[in-house]
Amino acid sequence: MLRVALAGKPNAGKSTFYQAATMADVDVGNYPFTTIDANRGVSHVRTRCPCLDLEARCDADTCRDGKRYVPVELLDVAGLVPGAHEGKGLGNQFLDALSDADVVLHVVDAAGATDEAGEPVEVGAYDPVGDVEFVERELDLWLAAIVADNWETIERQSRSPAFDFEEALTEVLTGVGATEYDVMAVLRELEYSTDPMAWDDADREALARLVRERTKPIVVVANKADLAPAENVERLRGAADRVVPATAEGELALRQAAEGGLVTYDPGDEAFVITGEISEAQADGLDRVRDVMADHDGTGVQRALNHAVYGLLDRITVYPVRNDTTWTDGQGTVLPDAVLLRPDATPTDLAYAVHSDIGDGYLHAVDARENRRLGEDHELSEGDVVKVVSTAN
Ligand SMILES: Nc1nc2c(ncn2[C@@H]2O[C@H](COP(=O)(O)OP(=O)(O)O)[C@@H](O)[C@H]2O)c(=O)[nH]1
Ligand SMILES: [Mg+2]
Repeated sequence: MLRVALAGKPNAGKSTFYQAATMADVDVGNYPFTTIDANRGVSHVRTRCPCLDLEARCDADTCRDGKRYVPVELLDVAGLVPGAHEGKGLGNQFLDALSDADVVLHVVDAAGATDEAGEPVEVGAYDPVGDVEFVERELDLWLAAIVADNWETIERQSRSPAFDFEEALTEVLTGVGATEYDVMAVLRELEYSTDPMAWDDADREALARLVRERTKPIVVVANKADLAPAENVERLRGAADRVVPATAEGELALRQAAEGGLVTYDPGDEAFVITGEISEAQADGLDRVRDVMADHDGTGVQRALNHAVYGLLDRITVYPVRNDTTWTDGQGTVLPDAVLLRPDATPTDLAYAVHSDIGDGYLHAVDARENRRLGEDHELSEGDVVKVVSTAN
């Protein structure tokens, strides 16, 4: 499963975001380091279900009336403070938890109600723009330290006649989620020596930065949008490429209200409808959420997840089926599965994503929309419904 990590200072709203996005119980508190251990849960990205092209909506429990929810792993990690790469706060734990993340949601308190160290202050008392840079920097320095720690080993290996610099570097960087392909792509952007002795700290830091940009891309979640002065959101937009205003607390309130039958709301909807008996206090609370949603076309929580997965990581959703006429699995369930794939994925990649045995036994694939066989090099697209024929099924 694709891994999305929530990063940021204590009190920015990571656990609230996590709880809303997974509807799981985790500690939410107005003090630093509530989340001691990495919390992993399942959240979803939302997309258009292909059942909208059928006569009836599908019965998958991840589909609500054509709104399809595709699972991703969500990770809530301990708060990050400046100096984390040197172990400040719970820095090292936090950073190591990011090793296997595919993309990072940097939750920022856009209201400026949390100081540099993660302590609550008055709204607007702290400038959140500084957070954008410090988190990038902590990630860069953390990666640079990993590279530096392993450099002696690489130098030692370089004395062997069989030494391959790129291979040695890949071995070090797979630990933080870089593939051989990533390493080659990063090295293409650098002028470098294949003699590790010729590298200095600055070279390693430049490498670490490129590796971080490639393997830990960041979406800034401008959280507490309900309190944030509009100019803070604008200035955050000036400081980071990808900024999504959000209210994690609003999303949590809506999901809880929906579960309690008080409102009709599906995650990612731009609005909600009150359907139950609510108290005056509840009505006030929901009114506030409604205002934020009107400004930002929703609470921003689903948008942030979608932006990370479909925007930054450029993933596509493909639906494997057993029967290419009815779009069902062996039990007759319509569109039972949705798989997130890289944008250049082929039918064989889909087969392997379903199961390695299906991949190993791959024979051919059929586009169930067009009823035609797909070539082995065919690049799949968002919303494709595909039957994979394999010796294993
Ligand atoms: N006003 C407002 N408060 C929020 C929002 N999201 C979280 N909070 C509050 O911010 C505080 C810290 O939240 P928490 O999720 O524990 O932060 P974490 O330390 O980053 O995990 C809590 O009091 C939350 O209720 C939001 O969207 N708006
Ligand atoms: Mg927390």
